[in-house]
Amino acid sequence: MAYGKQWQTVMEDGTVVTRSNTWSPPGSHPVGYGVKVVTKDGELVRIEGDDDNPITTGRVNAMNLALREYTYAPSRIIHPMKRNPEDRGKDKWVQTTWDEALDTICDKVRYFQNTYGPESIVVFGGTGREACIFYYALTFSVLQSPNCCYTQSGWSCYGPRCSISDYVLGAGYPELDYAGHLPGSYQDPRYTVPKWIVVWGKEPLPSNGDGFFGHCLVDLMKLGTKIISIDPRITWVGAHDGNINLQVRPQTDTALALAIMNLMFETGEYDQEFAEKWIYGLDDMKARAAEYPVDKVAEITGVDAEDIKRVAHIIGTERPIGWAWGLAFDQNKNGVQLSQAFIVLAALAGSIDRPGGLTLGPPSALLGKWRMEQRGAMADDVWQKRIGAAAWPGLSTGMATTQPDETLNTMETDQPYALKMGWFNSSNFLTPTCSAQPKRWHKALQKLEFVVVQDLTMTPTAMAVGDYFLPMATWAEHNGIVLTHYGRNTVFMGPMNKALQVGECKSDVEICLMFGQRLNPSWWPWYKPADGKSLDLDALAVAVEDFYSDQLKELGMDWNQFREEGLYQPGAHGFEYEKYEKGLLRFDGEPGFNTITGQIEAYSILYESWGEDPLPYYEEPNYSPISKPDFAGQYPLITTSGSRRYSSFHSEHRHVPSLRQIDPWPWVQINPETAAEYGITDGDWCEVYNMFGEARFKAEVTPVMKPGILNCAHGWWFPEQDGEEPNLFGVWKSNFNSLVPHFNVGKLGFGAPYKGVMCNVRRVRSLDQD
Ligand SMILES: Nc1nc2c(c(=O)[nH]1)N[C@H]1C(S)=C(S)[C@@H](COP(=O)(O)OP(=O)(O)OC[C@H]3O[C@@H](n4cnc5c(=O)[nH]c(N)nc54)[C@H](O)[C@@H]3O)O[C@H]1N2
Ligand SMILES: Nc1nc2c(c(=O)[nH]1)N[C@H]1C(S)=C(S)[C@@H](COP(=O)(O)OP(=O)(O)OC[C@H]3O[C@@H](n4cnc5c(=O)[nH]c(N)nc54)[C@H](O)[C@@H]3O)O[C@H]1N2
Ligand SMILES: [Mo]
Repeated sequence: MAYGKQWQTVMEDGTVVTRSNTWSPPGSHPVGYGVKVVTKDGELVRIEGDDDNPITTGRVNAMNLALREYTYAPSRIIHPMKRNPEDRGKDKWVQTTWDEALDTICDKVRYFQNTYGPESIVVFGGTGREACIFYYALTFSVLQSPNCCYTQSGWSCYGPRCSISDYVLGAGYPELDYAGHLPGSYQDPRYTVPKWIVVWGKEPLPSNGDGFFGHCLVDLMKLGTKIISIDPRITWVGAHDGNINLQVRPQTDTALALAIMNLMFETGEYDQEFAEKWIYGLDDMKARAAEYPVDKVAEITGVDAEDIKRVAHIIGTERPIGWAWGLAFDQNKNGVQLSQAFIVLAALAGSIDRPGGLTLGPPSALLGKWRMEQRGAMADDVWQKRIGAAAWPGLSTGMATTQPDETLNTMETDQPYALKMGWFNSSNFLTPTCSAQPKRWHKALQKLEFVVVQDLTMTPTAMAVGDYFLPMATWAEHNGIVLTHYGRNTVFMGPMNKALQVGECKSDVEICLMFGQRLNPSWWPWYKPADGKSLDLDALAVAVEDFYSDQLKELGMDWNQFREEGLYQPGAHGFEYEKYEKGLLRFDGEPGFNTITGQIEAYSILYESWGEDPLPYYEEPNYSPISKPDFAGQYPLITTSGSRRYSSFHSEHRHVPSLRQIDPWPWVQINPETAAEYGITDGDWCEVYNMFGEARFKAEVTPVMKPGILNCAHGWWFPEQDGEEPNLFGVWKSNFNSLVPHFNVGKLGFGAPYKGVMCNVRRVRSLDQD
């Protein structure tokens, strides 16, 4: 069977095979594994990797392989539910109908809009899932509120990297060139295999972060690529022969970047032609980098000076150099400077939009562009009321959301106005996912008068504050489009084809289509229920296809043509490298980058206009034994957190038996020497604590950690435990984010220290006993 063309086949044994591309739910970023969904009599039998997909070639992650368990999990909610507000925290949910839920919720929305203004409604959204496209639309053009909130302190995921790319590079997210956009893959004549890839603060094999197919690192290593891993831990890729590990002290990466840059300037080992032509502020940058001599930086970062020199020499002289930059850039108060320095380093290495280096995309396309256009549904005076927008222009220019920390302050103080209604879409932030200081959020959320939750299973967040629960469909249960980087850099795009229906679950786009048709029909024209019907499933199915056909118009195809095509790769449709030379990046069609100066801004005009230093600099983290010497005795260790595992996506999958078996308990990784010093042996329960809070984990004693540095799991709760208040499925027991301060962010409003706070650790008897 050729790839695409036939997207659904009935087999001789009566099973139906539907080709598809994965997104979420279950949780994952838009990595788009090509898969075959095998169903029989409308029931999911299994997921298989699709060998014909040229990028993923049959590979698929554990969470999708467990989709059958996830789909039919006893705790999955498959009908709309409601609960009296006075019963929040109690398991007193009752089933309701979509008709009733639509009627009541729309009445409530109109009430809050008319009584307090649409800005009194706030939508809370989580990460990277398909829902990310639709919760912006839900907020702006369905509910018509300016307040869309991603609650992670300092917006510390992806948003900073994207905004900095817009501000200093003038292009969408620069992604490692792994030939995903080229139909010929690694063999495509346009492609060059990178000599080295710098994998920096990212662990793409388990994470596949932001739509990057992490397994390509294995492919490339087989083709001869070597890896420079910049990570406090030795990761799987770092551990391979010939690869280099810079085991940096958490949160000191910006000093390291500046030292590498300084060495390159000193030796002249960099792409001078590119730098002279395309870097704005090159001389200022050289002067700033000179403030970071290698010996001083070796001391700050804990990385050997000779290793830093070796890496600077490789980056300066080997070609091509590929780059993968990850979450550690965002979860850092100094991360804005790190991202800026990273972009300059990649430019000095001649990697920008060149084969085997980094690819660039236009600022936004397709669904990504559409979701931003939804802002137009609000009058200007409403948009101006977006929480934190005026105080944090450095954040609110790049991001269409509220400033997260400011949102908690608003909920606590009712200033500048009170928030009355909440809508959780793909967010379970009381678990140690998005929020820092989750108990403060928990308390503040209780003030909301009406709360809707859109999710798949009963979560601690839904149990604590939900009044209505709308049940969601998995990717195998609805039609859709997966596109990497939400259109900011579309390496490829694939159709998700509906293969089955479970209960009355609906997808995020269907929720928008249904509520949009009622609340703002001029913006939501697609769904046309037959006269007298409020829920018309046939009309809804047509609406989804029409919506996607409209989206695909700019590519010259409709939904049916796209699903037959099976995969869209820009390389088959006129993709070009070095777009800055060809006038393909700027809105005015001139050569150059889409920044104010038309160049890559090592000296950022925008940073300067927002009161930030225009050049990158290093700043010691606020909560380290060095910056807080008075607390160094009490909290002598540093903990990072959140490195991903194959078997869960944040707080998701803790209830899926086969995945829980792989990773049964929250863990803290400790170096053997440090463990011995604290009387801890492998498998012991420990409490990690600091001046902000405490959380419990099982010790994993391992030499991948350096002495004095810990690494804790995030996203833990215990679905098997009592879900009612105050236990809430044990959500406070292993909640790493209790240790993370509120509002410890950079000057632009970005970056918080989820990946580096000072702490101490002690052995305890169990999760519950001292
Ligand atoms: N299976 C699975 N996949 C996921 C997720 C999940 O929960 N589970 N979450 C998704 C989400 S939302 C995201 S944002 C991505 C994130 O995925 P990635 O960008 O890969 O980030 P992490 O896995 O959090 O951390 C990457 C590495 O950073 C290292 N690190 C920690 N502190 C520092 C530091 O200060 N400096 C440096 N240089 N490195 C540091 C860690 O040791 C880790 O190896 O993953 C996505 N994919
Ligand atoms: N300490 C520490 N904390 C961290 C991190 C860290 O590294 N360290 N990482 C942070 C990062 S990068 C992020 S992005 C956040 C993630 O934070 P969140 O995105 O809030 O992650 P979850 O808690 O998994 O919540 C997502 C919820 O959405 C539901 N869901 C899944 N798919 C869909 C869908 O398609 N539609 C809808 N409507 N619902 C869906 C899931 O069942 C789940 O309940 O966590 C952050 N928290
Ligand atoms: Mo994230």
